[in-house]
Amino acid sequence: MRIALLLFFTLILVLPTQANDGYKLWLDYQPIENSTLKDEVGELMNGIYLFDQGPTFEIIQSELSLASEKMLGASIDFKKINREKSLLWIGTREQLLPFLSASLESEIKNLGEEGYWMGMIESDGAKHFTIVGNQPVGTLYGVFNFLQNIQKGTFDKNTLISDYPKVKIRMLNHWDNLDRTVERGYAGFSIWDWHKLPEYIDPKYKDYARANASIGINAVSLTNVNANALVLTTDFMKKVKVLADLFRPYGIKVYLTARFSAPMEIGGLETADPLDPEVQSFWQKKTDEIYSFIPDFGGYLVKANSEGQPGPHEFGRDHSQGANMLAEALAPHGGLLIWRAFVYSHEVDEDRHKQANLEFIPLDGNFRDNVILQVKNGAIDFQPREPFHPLFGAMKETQVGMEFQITQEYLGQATQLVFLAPMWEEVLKSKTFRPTANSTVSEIIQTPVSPRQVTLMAGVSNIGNERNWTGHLFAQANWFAFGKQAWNPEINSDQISEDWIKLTFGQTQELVSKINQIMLPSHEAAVNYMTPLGLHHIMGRGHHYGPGPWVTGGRADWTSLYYHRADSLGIGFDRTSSGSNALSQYAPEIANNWSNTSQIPEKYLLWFHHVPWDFKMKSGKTLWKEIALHYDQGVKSVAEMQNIWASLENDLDAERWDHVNQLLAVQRTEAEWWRNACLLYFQTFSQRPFPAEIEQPAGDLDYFKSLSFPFAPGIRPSW
Ligand code: BDP
Repeated sequence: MRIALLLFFTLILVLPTQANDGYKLWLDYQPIENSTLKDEVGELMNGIYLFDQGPTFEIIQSELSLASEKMLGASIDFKKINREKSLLWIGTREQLLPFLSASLESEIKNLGEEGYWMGMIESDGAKHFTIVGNQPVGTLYGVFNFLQNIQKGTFDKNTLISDYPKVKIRMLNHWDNLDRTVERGYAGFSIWDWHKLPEYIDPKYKDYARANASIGINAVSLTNVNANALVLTTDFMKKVKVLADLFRPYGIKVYLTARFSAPMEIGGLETADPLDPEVQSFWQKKTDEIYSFIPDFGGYLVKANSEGQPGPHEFGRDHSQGANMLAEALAPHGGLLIWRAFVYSHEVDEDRHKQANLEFIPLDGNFRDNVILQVKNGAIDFQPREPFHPLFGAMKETQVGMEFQITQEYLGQATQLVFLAPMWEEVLKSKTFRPTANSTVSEIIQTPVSPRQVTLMAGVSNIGNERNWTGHLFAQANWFAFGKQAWNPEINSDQISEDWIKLTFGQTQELVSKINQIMLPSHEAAVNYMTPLGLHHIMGRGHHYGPGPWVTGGRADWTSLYYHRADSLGIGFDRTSSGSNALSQYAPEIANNWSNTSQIPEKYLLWFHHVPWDFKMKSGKTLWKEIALHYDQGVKSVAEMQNIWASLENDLDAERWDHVNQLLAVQRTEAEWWRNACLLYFQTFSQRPFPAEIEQPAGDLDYFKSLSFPFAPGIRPSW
């Protein structure tokens, strides 16, 4: 009987088909297969000496124990270990001071608060592999890096590693409502169970913090930018405090979204005018109260005067007056005020693309130095592909931070596999030519405007209470990628995907290369079957699920026609000097180049130009033909993704393979739907036949138009 049981458990451990629901993310330490590595790591992990006992070191200890049990099948007895005999030392710079040479000490110090170093240190003739951070959290980051390198099979104890984050605040923005619905959330309900807090602490909160720390995320804004003032009441502060206390040892600070009209909604005032002394005192008291619960509270994130949200304009004040009033309340506590630049109004008679620059550039220099302006990657709204936002490089005295969207509102939501790192990389590596000729977006967001200011990269979270966190298993890769790109905006996407695949699925070269062939082209594929050649904002109304190029009526800047402007002559939004002239908001080097239809990169063509259907593209084909080929290519790419995935059936556990396999089939259907609906619709303007070489779009345009999705996920009832 015993032998049978043993056999049974052994089988469970080794079978590739072992059930895996994705909960463990990239932290599912697998047994080390390479025996040399296993011996080397086994020797090191057999003798770990921790120089500290604090809360962050408790986390380090349990992470090492878990990893050792799973990777080596051995438990670590930390109590028994003698420092001199130990082969692996882990501590902070201060604790390790007696063992560091002066030059090494200063090298480590220069890595900054969250930086870490690892390598061999000699003491009394004995060598110790040492992981050292300037602060406990830096040490934690070092330990995660150490464990990830082991899992990836790249660990070498003789290689020195030192690293530090290039962006100071690496933040998730949850768009989670207090009733647990999530705006643009596709992974179930919010993970914050406000109703049961503060008493009930879901074990998931710790797993969430651990996952974030493992990729360097150090800040979270818990609530929707379309904010509810109630989160600022004392009852909610008690709940938020529980989360802040839990997250602290993981190096994560909590932020809240502040509704601008809160003084009226929960303060009993008749105004929220930022220059009103009573309003100022409301915010000061409110803020002091938050800090009495959470002494290291990060600050507020604010969406104001955009899409119906209240803001300073109602009181005849500008954005800097609104932001500064809140920043002033936070300043005595060292808090930050993050003000969003996603500001536009249909009452302003101006191309939506231009509105943020028009609004904020005149205010440059007016903001307090604890204000950061959070700018979306592009000027419209997280489209499948956008040219970078012209505010990057345009603000000289204001700290500008990046806002990416990890949740795939416009990129297939949770039914499509779209790896977003290449898209973010494209934006980050874009040349702005401002403030200097060599500037890139990445450099701008890494550079503090003054020594007192801090840098920021935020990502709108794709996390919910679904078992695998993100709905689509591959959406985990976007969470992972965001952390890695916020840590180092210069990193290449293929390095991220390779790491994620190795940590999530396995290390064999064939597996990594096949999954990479699915992930890396997946963004271009989505652009092709949704919005090729610079088309944008042609999704279904409100929910943004599926194609809706015909959407018209109501607020103009929420219709598709506003953006694609198709007519019998051609298609595209003229943003040159003969149109809205949004191009003039970029540096002249870009504006001049992109004004010309033969010089602009074709991927942005219809974003900036209204182009005749017979316009000759670089390929020699007409624009109409080229659009059709792109849509068709998008579908073909998904078919290829399916084929590659199908070939992996025997290499992966059945549960995750099947989940992705089914979703890829959905993606194929959706890609075909996009192609057919858009091409049939645009043909009503182009009046040209479909190219013979593409699969002819099938279906009936009226049918596509009639589809309605009243219960599509991620929308608030009011949209
Ligand atoms: C848009 C979303 C909307 C958000 C808004 C924002 O459709 O739900 O509230 O962005 O960023 O993408 O504030």
